[in-house]
Amino acid sequence: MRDPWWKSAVGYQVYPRSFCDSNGDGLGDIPGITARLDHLADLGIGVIWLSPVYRSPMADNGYDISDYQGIAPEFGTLADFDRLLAEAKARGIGIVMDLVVNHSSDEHDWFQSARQGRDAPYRDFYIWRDPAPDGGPPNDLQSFFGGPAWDYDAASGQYYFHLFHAKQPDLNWNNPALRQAVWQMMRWWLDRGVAGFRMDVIDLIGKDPDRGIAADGPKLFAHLAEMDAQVLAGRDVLTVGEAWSASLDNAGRYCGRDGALSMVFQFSHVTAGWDPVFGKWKARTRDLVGLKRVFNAWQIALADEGWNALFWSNHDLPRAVSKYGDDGPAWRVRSAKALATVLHLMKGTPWIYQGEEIGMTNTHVGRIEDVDDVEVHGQWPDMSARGLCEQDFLAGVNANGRDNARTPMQWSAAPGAGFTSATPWLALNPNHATINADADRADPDGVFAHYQRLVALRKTHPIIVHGHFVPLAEDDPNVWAYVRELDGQRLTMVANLTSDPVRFTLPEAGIVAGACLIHTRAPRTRLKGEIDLAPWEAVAVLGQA
Ligand code: TEU
Ligand code: CA
Repeated sequence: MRDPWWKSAVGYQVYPRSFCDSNGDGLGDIPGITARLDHLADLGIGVIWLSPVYRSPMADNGYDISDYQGIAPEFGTLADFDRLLAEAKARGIGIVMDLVVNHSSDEHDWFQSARQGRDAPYRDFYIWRDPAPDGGPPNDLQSFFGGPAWDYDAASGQYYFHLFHAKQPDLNWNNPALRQAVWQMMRWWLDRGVAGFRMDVIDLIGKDPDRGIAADGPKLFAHLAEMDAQVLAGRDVLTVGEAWSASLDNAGRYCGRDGALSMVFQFSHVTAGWDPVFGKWKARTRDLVGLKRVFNAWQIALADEGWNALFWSNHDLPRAVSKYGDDGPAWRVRSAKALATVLHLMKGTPWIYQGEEIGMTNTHVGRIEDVDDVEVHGQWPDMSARGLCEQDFLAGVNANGRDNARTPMQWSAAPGAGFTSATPWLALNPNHATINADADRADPDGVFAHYQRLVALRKTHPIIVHGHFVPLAEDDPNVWAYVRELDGQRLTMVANLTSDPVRFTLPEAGIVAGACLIHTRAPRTRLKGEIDLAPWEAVAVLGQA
């Protein structure tokens, strides 16, 4: 059987609002993406995950959809979308749509109808419950964006359920008519030529709010099986579920032999670094051993069944080089390259978040008022009530907040960073004067050139796609190392993930001599015994096993 195309492809996430503004209104848009496709073609990626471009009041920057088959006017038209699709296809790039069907916008026609009263035709597309005996919310389920997950609708005297913002009412997946509407909409996009879907918070669709269950609800895998039968079966598409609750125990049910999906974005490596009480809102230092343990465990668990989606960052997470590397001037470039090397030579499909390929960094805010993200404003009252002081909360926001990834793409040193000719919707990172695509791409040792090499290597070396993964020296606090093996060949990857030189003793299982595939400092053709690694030196050697 032929391998699915997405096993050797590399994905790239575009956050449309912040990618490229073609018409000078300060907001990125679809023609802007089309105009920049050659940047992505040069990188060599095979598929774009397009964050939502649908019509939306933008309470959560498009993750609150008011028309699943219409394009937000600020992003362009359906004709602009079709042109993007065609231009991408001409460059061998597929487009994966963001499927946001745990909830819609409260401004969707369905909800507008539903809130007309208890007998409204679309009432049952959403989740309505009578108040508790005291008149309060039906139970104490909380929204991920802070506060109760229930909002009172005075007109009908009932509460509606929303796991995110009050403007994002949850859809009622127990209603077969809702499911049919979703399947029909998915087919409509697939027939239009899209390459698949990234499925927003898909682990929440099986929820049972009456029993206090949000993630991993009793109906989750039944709904996915129905989606497979009704929409996906027989189509050569890439599907990736966003599942914060996915675990080593249930990942196979998403993407194993009988799973509906190609792969899952799971977040164990992200949450492993969070504070037990304050989550991501209390900054913590990187725990390299903990991080390696998580990746190694996932590599091993999905070795034969299932498929990993590999990523450092996305539009909800901090910038990779700031979170896991060293974003100071001395090591930013080399540490960004080392992180890329570690991730891209693992087994799975790597996903690059826009700007990562040029080593973009976190931004900084001095006051909560200066943050755009709804999550921060919703969580601050909750965190403050739990006892986190403003200064510590701000440190958490600066370390892990979502605006970090959402500052506009830095194309050039120009005043609008080549992103816009107007005032951008979210302040540019001031470092765009030095960190930008023009400057980085002009450097043969830049971050972009390194990503280009990694993407190209995956296409030419089956060992990177299929090789058996063996972790090395998991307990070493400084070095990340592993081996890939296939058909008598061995690929050993060794990376010093610190800003200091380290001496590393390579376990025997990693010994290799042959060709240097890639490096961040100087080529090596053999790895054996004691190895002196420079700061952020990463190297991969391919030889006989
Ligand atoms: O994110 C899922 C989600 O739960 C996030 O809110 C995440 O938990 C948080 O950022 C980390 O603290 C998806 C989308 O990626 C996100 O942009 C949306 O806001 C959210 O769903 C609702 O659609
Ligand atoms: Ca625009």
